[in-house]
Amino acid sequence: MNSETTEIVKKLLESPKRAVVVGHKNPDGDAVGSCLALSFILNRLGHKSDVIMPNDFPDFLKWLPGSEDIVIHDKDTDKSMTLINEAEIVFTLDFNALDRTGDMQQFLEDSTAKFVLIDHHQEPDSYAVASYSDTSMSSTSEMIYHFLEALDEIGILCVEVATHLYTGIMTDTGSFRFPSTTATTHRVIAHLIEMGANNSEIHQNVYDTNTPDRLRLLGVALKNLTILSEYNTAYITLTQKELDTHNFRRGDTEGFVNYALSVTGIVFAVIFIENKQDKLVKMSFRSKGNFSVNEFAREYYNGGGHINAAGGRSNQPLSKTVTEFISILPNYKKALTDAS
Ligand SMILES: [Mn+2]
Repeated sequence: MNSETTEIVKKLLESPKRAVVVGHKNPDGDAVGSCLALSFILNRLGHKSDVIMPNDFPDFLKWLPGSEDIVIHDKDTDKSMTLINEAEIVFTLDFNALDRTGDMQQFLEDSTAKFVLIDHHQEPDSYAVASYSDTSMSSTSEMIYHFLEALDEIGILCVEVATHLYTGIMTDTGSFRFPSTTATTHRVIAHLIEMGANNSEIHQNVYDTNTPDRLRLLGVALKNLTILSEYNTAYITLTQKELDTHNFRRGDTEGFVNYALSVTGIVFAVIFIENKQDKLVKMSFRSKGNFSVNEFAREYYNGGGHINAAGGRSNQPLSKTVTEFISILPNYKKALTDAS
């Protein structure tokens, strides 16, 4: 965090403030981990802080200390509105534009609070009085650690916050294997373990939570895996019917796309998930090396993310979406074969 941003934040936090810490819609481990950590820290520093998420977060995060106090905007809109209205500072974590908060967007735009953005996604909007944006960072949770260092408050780390941050970093780095994982990330992790984060227990709590239905759905996804070796590309499809048959719950398909990326020689992987209710197809993109799925998703699928991980959507039916996707690939043949 640069000194200018540090000074603005220090000044904002000089006297006790009412704050809310907000994550993005469909919150993941990094969003929940970083928001809980920052909120715990603010409360420990004498402020009054609450975490608000636009919608519910996955069950595999519900053991996190303080997660039971998170306000879910679409379930408890009155409480969320009151907190936003009373807030003097709004911290927005792990996203780069207010439309990532879904139905909360309007309330946030109407708020008179000072906004602070902490995020590692590309091209952040400029709604904040202080923006700590760094796309080289593994996770927003790692940024919260560096945020504490910048504020000279690293001594405030406790076992709860260490647990939040460890969980956020672990989930956003694919358990420390994505290229964004640096030596510094590992130094941060080492310190978090020293502060009491139980790495083995956290891993179990997050990853050993499969239901038989989810594993069988994974079986279907793997059966549907298609390899386009000419383009070093692999994709998976899941229809609404396949989801329904396996009692799909949000989060069940998390990580499925990585199996497609794990095929030898594959540098570009996609999962297409049909959503009949919203009349769209949701896509997750993953890549290896310098093939930017962020650019690809922005260009064609009204989405974005990071260079090696992004999301997008299509309003076409599933089969048409896949056909169109395949028709785009020849434009990228060189990039896809150079990237391997
Ligand atoms: Mn993140």
